[in-house]
Amino acid sequence: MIRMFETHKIRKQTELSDTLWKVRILDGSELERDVFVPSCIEMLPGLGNYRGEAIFSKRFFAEGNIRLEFKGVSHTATVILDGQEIASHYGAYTPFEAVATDLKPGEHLLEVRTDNRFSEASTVHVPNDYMTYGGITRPVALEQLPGCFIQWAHYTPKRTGNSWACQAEICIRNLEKLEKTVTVSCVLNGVRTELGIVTLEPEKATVIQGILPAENVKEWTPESPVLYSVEALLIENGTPMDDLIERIGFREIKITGNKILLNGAPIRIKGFCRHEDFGGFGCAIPTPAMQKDILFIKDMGGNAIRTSHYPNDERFLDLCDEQGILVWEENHARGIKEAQMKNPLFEEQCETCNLEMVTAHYNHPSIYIWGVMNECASDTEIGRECYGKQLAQLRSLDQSRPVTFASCRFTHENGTNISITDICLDLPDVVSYNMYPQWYIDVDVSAFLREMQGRINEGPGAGKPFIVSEIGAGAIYGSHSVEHLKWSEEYQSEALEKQITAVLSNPDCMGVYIWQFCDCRISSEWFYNRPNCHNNKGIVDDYRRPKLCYETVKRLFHAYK
Ligand code: ADA
Repeated sequence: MIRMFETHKIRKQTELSDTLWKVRILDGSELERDVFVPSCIEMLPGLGNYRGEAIFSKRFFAEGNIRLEFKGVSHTATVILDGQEIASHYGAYTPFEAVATDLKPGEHLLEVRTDNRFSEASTVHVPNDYMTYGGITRPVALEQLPGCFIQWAHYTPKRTGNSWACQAEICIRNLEKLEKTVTVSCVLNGVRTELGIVTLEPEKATVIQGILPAENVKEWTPESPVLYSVEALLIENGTPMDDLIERIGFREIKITGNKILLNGAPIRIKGFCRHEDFGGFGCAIPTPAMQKDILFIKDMGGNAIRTSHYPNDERFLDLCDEQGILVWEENHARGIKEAQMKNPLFEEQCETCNLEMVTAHYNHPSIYIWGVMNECASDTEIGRECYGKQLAQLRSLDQSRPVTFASCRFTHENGTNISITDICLDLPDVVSYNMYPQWYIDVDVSAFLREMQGRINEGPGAGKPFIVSEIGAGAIYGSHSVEHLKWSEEYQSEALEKQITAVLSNPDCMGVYIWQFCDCRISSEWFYNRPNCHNNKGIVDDYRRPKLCYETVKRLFHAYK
């Protein structure tokens, strides 16, 4: 399954994943194995800690122009078709395409070389408190293309009083060496709108805009997540040549004072930070398991997910759209230090990730905010330059959503005498802080939170919406302690009781993302002394076995509005 809905009726699309491929692990063994794609190399017997290259291969029949879309390859991909390299991509968490033209009819050989090694060429896939797996970890689509096709389509719902319209932006790419004239139309809610005639320059992309009427549409809200399909049509000489179907929701996000409003109503975040990691599957989570996570989140009374710390699989975002889960989606960077941010590749790799994230995920109504660079060096001038550029980049790509970043920049003396050392709080629309009173700092949560807010309100973050973007405690699944010592499930449950109560009873706190929904593997090169080489702050473990704190979170999330 590529998405939770059909994205084409006219364009011929087949899935190359959801089946077996051959894989050769380039570890000198030259062993070839049959492997299911998507999957992580680490799931292969004896390769649980593999860090290296591999070649995945698949034969398929096609002719003419084709487009291969890879939803995620970890972490660097080289795409080779019939022995010729046709694309490469860095970054496991955003989709990319490989287009080939004028293929001869018949069988073709696709090879994808994957590489999950750490090196100077990789500035955000680095040893870290989560796992960089290897492999083709998300779906792969094969598409037959005409001479020009719809590359992407973005739709922005616009509310005026009680009526809605939809601003459309459609990007058409001309694969041919000659100029072409085509017409573009959109069908929304049974109404067809002609966007107009477009002249396409040879081998270039052209964007056409227009306004689509949206009479009597129902709004998208977490409680009633109504979705609408919009079909963009590309017509040449009167014949529909290509199409792209997207799903949208009529909801508008605005900030008023220190509140975020969704269709005019303030939202209160009761959420979880969620790594894409599921025991036995790694980051290549099967769709039913994604839905299991959403059922747990809703069962606990949660209404939000933070995609910590990278853009998520589109199937998961589709499920959030359908079930009204609010999403903070962020680019890929966690805890990158100032020295690492100086690598000239860092900004390029972050900004490419931002562009790919917003281009691919623009239409998801569940995404209400974009984030960048979790806990990077926002207390330094270099950091400020990066945050400034990336938040400006996000705003230029999308004027319909606020932007933020999760900071951890403050100093304290045993949890008091707090001073804010972040020098970027004037940049985001929403101020978000990660904090661990009762875990890393043994201090009363309410007093700590009030002092944090007090110090933030003395600076440029004053008056902005404020979210606790991480708070939590660790527990080893199955570990119990009569004395309720740290790492026991009892301690974790008590810590979360204090943390969630303090945050959700604080009227100036717009919400909370618990760190974290599920336990996740960490790279052994990073913090090897974390028990079982995992980050164990999950409410459930990596096999989704609930810990004692599950019922505590459930009671509190349901109790607080
Ligand atoms: C940080 C970081 C998370 C995780 C957490 C922890 O806030 O953003 O990725 O590492 O700490 O568990 O300590």
